Formats: sequence, C-alpha cells, structure tokens
Amino acid sequence: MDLSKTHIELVENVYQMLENNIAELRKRKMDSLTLAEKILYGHSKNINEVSLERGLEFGDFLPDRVAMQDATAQMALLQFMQADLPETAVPTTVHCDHLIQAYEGANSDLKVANKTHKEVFDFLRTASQKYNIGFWGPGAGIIHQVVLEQYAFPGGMMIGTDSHTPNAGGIGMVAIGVGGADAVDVMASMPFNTKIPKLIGVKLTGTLNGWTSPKDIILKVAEILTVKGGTNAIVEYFGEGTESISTTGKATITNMGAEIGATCSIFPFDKKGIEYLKATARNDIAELAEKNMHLLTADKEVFENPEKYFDQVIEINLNELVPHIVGPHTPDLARPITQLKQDALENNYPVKISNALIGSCTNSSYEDIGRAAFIAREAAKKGLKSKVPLMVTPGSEVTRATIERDGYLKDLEAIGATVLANACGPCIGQWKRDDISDGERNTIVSSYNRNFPARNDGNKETLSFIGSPESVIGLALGGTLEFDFLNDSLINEAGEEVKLTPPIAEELPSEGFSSTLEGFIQPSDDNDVEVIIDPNSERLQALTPFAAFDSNNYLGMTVIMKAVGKCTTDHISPAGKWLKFRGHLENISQNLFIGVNNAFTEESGTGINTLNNEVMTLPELAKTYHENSINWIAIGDENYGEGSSREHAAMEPRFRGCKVVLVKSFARIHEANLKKQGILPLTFSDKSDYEKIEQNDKVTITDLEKLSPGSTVIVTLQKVDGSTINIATKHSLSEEQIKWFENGSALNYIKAN
Ligand code: MIC
Ligand code: SF4
Repeated sequence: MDLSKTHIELVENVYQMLENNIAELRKRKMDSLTLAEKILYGHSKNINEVSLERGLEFGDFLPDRVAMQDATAQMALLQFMQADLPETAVPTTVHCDHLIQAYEGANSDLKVANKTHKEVFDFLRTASQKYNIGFWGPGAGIIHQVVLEQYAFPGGMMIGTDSHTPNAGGIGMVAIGVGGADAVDVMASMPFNTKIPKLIGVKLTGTLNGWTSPKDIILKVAEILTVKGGTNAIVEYFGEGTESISTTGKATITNMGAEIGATCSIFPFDKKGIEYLKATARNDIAELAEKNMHLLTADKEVFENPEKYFDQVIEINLNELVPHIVGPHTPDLARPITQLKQDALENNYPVKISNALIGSCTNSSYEDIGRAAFIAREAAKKGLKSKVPLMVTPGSEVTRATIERDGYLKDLEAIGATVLANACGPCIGQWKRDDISDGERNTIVSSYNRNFPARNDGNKETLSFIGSPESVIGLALGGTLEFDFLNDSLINEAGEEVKLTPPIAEELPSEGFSSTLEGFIQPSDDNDVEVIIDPNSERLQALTPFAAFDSNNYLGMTVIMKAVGKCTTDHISPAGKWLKFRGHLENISQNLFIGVNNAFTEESGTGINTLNNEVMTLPELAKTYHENSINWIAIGDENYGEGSSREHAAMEPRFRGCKVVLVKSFARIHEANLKKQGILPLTFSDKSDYEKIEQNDKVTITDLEKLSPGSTVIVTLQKVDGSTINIATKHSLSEEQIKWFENGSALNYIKAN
C-alpha cells in the first residue's frame, strides 16, 4: 500500500466517527456548532463524558496522525523506545528538515548535512523502519509543507512535535503542536489529553488585493491579540473573506497562529481546498470531503451571530489591509509598511538591510514563490537587482521541482537570489553567516514566523523583521527599511526612476505539481531492524527514567534565576548550534537558560551561585546544583516558554534538579511539557508576588501529597533574615496529570500502568 499519502479508508472512518460524535454532541449542547467544535469533539475519546467547559477542564482526544521533525523526533523516539511497543498505534511520519545548515546552497549544504548528521539520520531512519513510521529524509522538505501536500485532510485531527503543526489548519484540520511526550502517548495508543480550548472567531470581510497577502492577515491578528492572546484557544476564521484565500495562504495564517500561542487555528473547507487536494493528487479525498461539507464547515447560525458562539470575535476587512512588517525580537510588534521608515528612524534600528530571506514552513508555497518571482521578474525588466543577499528556502521537493520547472527560481536567481535546501535553515539558526561578526548590530528581513533574539544566526544583535515574501522581495530591492515599496520609487541601472509592480501569480501550477517522492521511505513493519545508539555517542543518549515524587525535594529549594521579560524556549534552550545535541540530554543541558535575562545579574544567561556567591553561566550553575544535589526552582515572567514545542526546555531543567517553575503565565505547550516531565508548573495567584522573590530566598512547598485539581499551592519564601512570606499559587494539573507528577513523569506513569 502506498503510504506517502493519507489513505482514503482512514478518512472515511474519520468522517463516520465525526458524524456519530457530532450527533451526540448536538444532544448535549442543544445549539449550533462551530467548525472547531465539530472536529475537536468529533475526535473525543468519549463524547458523552468529555467536558464542554471551555478553558477550564481537560479532555481526551484521539488524533488520526502524528508527525515529528528531526530535532524533536530524537527525544520523542527515545521515549517511545522505553515503552517497548512493536509499532506506533496511529500513522506517524518523521521529517528531516531542522538539522540542515544553510551555507553555500542546496546541493553542497545537503551533502554536508548528510555527513555531519549521519548518526542521527541513521537513528531516525532505523527507528522509523522498526516502528512502522514513514520517513522523509533530508532534502525532502519541511515537515509542515510535506504534511500539507501529502497527509493533511479536512476534518482530521493530528498532533506534531513542532509548534507550527497548525499549518494543516489551512485545509480544515485540527492540527496541534505538542512536545514529544504527548506524541509518545498517542503513538502508544493513549489519548491526547489537553485543555478544552476557548474559541476565538476571526471574521474576514473583503478580498486581498495588490501587495497584501495572507501573511499580512496573521501579522495583523498577532498585533491585535499579542503573543499570548491565543493561549489555550482555537482561532477559527470565517466570513466571505476566507473564500478568496488559497489553501496554502490559509496555511500561512494557521501556521503563524503559533505566534499568538493558539492551540491551533482553522479555516472552513471550501472550493479552494477541493482544488488543492486535486492538485496534490488526492482526488479521492477531495470527492469524499465535498460530500461531507456539513462536517467541514460551521453551522450557519455561527456566521449570523458569531458573538454567541465564540469567546472573542475580531474582524478584519481585507480591502483595507496593507502589508505589515513586524519586529524586531517579537512577532507582535507590527506596523504597516507605510510607517516602517519612521519607526526605524525613531527607534534607531539599523535601516540598511544586511540579508533578506524568503521561504520557511510558513511561506514557501507555489503561490508565495510565484508572487515573489513575479516582483523579481518585473524588477529585472526595469533594470533592478536585489541590493542585499537574498536567500530562498523552498518548503518541499515537490514545490521546489515545480517552481524550478515553471521558471520561478530563475526569476529569483536573476535578481541575485541563492536557493537553499528544502529545510528550515536560517529560520532555526542553521545559518553559517560570514558577512557579519558576532555582536554586530544589523537588520535582516524574512518571511519566516519567529524573530526572537539570536534565533536566525546566534547573534543577539541581529534585528529580525518579518513580512510576506512579497514584502521581503520589495525591501530587498530597496535594500533599506526606509523603502516603502507601495509608494516610493527606486533608481535603476540606467539611472531612471522606477516603481515596483504589485504581484500577481497563480495559486496552483496549471501544469500540476511535479510528482516526486524523493527522500521518502514507506513505513514498514520490519521489527528486526536494529536501532543503534552508540554508548559513546555525543549525539544520542538512551534515557534514564526520572525519579518519582519525594516530598522532601520541595523543602528549602534554591532559586536558580528569576527571568525578566520575554523568556521563550529559544531563551531556555536555544536551537542553532545546539540542535546537534537534541538526542543527548546531558550534552544539550549545557545550554540551559543561556539566553535568560535574570533579575539577579547584569548579563543575560548568568546567575549567582548561592554556595559561594560567584556569578556563573546558568547552565554551569544548574550543573553545579545538580552535582551538589541541590533542588531548585525557576521563576518566570509572562508567557514563559513562548514559541517552540521543544521538550528539551522542560527535560533539561528536570535533569538538572529543577522541581518547580513558578511564573506569571505560561505558554501552553511548555506548561504541558513541564507536566509531562514531572516538574510542577505554578502560576502566581497575585502576579505582584513575583516582586517578592529574592536571590537568596529558600523556597518551601509542603503538602504536595494532597495536591488535587484546582487546589491552591502555598509557597513559602524563607528570607535571609529568617522571616517568612507565604504566597498563593495555582496549578492546572488534572487528576490524571497529578499521577504523572507522583510517578516522576508521564512516561513513568504509562510504564507503571
Ligand atoms: C521552531 O520553529 O522554533 C522549531 C525549531 O521548529 C521548534 C521545534 C524545535 O525546537 O525543534 C517548534 O516550533 O516547535
Ligand atoms: Fe522549521 Fe522555521 Fe518552520 Fe520551525 S518555524 S518548522 S524552524 S521553518
């Protein structure tokens, strides 16, 4: 059987299950249903018992698929191996995309990656073969593009060990980013347990036109909702504006829902979806979906009266939307292109652009590259070239081969672009930059989705701005943040004043996509395959189970650090050069908290050793405490753990002796990851208590044996002068999750049962 695509039988079964579960749900809810409710509850383990209380309780769901990328799959598979099962319970795929470093261009970069990461790719390939997992090797594409082209289907539910898994929401799938331990549950035939999300409705009116693209919609949404506005919510798009957006454009929007912390985002299935399924050789699913539109769209009362059905509704008029540019350092710092110059000058951002980059999992579709190529082609005709190095990362080999065939890559190369491998590359710090030195302040623009400090090139002084591929090409041709491509002109080679032409391009290739399965290995149930982990490897390390709960560990804990301001997973466990240790817990722990701004020290990534009052790097400090058997607690600010799904940001502290993380608020995936690994995540009942925590406090929590869902946890700070302060904190562990905590980790709990 060809398993390079989701099999039609699976989709048929899912629609039958949705039909049955939705009928039951209607009996319970007695009201019209949003699309998110239909698909999410349609996948509930027990429709008659699952809570309908949004934003409070947890529920069990049965996803149809799992996808993992190379940087997170290593830890996920190492955990799955501990469960000792013969194969995964649901169709699963692994995609090699994050480990490929961008330097000279696709071919030579891939060769280098295959050599450098051979051990890890071999591990992933053999583990995939052993456990019946589909394997997409290096160069085949970025996980989310490959999933959209091959596996995503309307009405389905999937989880993926990457925060941008919601990309598949563009075709009407509930697709949720999770940590590896969540994926292990589902691969081991347990349900996926998550908080019942709230519902945010985004009404789109009008149609996109000119330079404005789907990216600008999500940048606008991010500006409105901010990086934490979507936490524990599904964002559902509706309204006539959705109909004019291509499926890949919709996927750009749902992909970047990760940047507002949303559980996932979803679009109704429509004509564009049918066209997309057909263009990607899935006629059978297209026809089946067309017959089941009632399952794949919201009830019409929802459009008529959205305020009644969503917890929050926002409206965007696409006729009025103009291109936006966001950044630096956060994806919700937005302004229209018309204000970029003024903003840059007022804030002293270097206006000269050092590099421009298009592509990544969020913006590398046929349409995206087509529109970018159109601007390039017209610009070349007018005697213009990119003023800065321009890099293109196609999303998949299918798309790359197609845009090459259709001449788009040539158009981009003609203005000076370099084509990189079909991989994450500079988006995740896999970028060997020779043009600047570390610590040099400079500006880059990209069509990626994240722009946290140091993310792209490891340099905290790189100011990263994000826009659509169209906007990035426009800015590259201008070479500076002062160039407003909507209104300003440029001087061409002949010294004439010329203006750029607004882009037009086809959504889907009229000649069809190139069909290639290069790099794909079908799932097989060859259980005899040997999965090798060299005990001396510096890249892979078998896991040792974490110790079970012991109440003594929570008495007199040391405060390792108190994070001030943004503390994303890129601050806690950065990627880039550290990606090579993603399968080796001990080695990767050498990066723990390296980017954190600690309230107790001047320089980021440092902390004070309470044993001798010395300032040292936080990873060194964590190691020292670990070696001295000191239990510790980490303190965080708002939206702690924003960004990636990487569970290393939870496993490293656990490995080094962290017992509790106490913050003002958490990002969803990171909080879930902490619970999975047996760390107690707490939030301040009164956020101002954050101020009360000092470097030399000893922190005690008693009575944790009595932890119950919703209970208040009293945290006692013992001050140096002997006085004590009690502060109230909350936890969000459900009854089941408390068992994980007691067993030391979710995995220990699975194994014990
Ligand atoms: C990211 O965009 O930050 C990543 C790299 O894709 C991560 C996953 C990882 O850290 O491996 C994500 O988004 O989850
Ligand atoms: Fe890869 Fe970047 Fe997408 Fe993450 S956001 S999956 S690093 S392309």
